[in-house]
Amino acid sequence: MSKFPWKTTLADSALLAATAYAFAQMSSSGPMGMHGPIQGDMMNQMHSQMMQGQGGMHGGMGMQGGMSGHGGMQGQQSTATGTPTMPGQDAFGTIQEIVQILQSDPKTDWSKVNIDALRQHLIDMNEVTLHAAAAQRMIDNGIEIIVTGDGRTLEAIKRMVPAHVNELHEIGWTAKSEDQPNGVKLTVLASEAQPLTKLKALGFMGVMVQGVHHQPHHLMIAMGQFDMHQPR
Ligand SMILES: [Cu+2]
Repeated sequence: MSKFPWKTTLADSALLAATAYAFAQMSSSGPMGMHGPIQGDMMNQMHSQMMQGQGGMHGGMGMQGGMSGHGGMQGQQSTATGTPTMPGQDAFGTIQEIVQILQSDPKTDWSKVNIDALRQHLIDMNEVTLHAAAAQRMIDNGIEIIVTGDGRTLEAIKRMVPAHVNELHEIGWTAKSEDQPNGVKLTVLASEAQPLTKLKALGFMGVMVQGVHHQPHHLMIAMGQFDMHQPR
């Protein structure tokens, strides 16, 4: 597994840590809250807590020395001189957060928990995000992207891109994927809400990050309720 370089950036880590904070807050109401109509509320709560979390983060990144000129900010830097929050690696932090959520919920069914499935999905995300090749061209009123890779990257492309097309349909986008020998052809059509200029600018990853399904899906994968590796 050492062949996967776990690249990360400070910005990604900050967002991840902020999300981790939000999930930690959510876990008090239990992960079963992800289902049904309370999801909207939960997303709002998560968003506001992410904002708070991000405020706190800046102190955790060793910036307190430079913050002295910002007056009122000082009072909010509760983590400035406290416990470090960065997990060191984004997938590590994601798994750590999920395990903490599961451990803090007495209803967790450990006979179904599958952390390795989550790890495999995070490897897929790493491959698709960092290692897949994406050749984009304009078509009539849309973009077509040939996404290719070898070995583990190819496996990840074939799992993630078609699954993401289903998620795009859920949020009202017109998209399709077609299997190819060394990858997948992803086609996204423009609409009033998603004009061609925007699609062209978004490109492969800009399209792949649409929606907020990964966070709840990661918990479901870990709970053994959502197997990314089985055809759905
Ligand atoms: Cu994911």
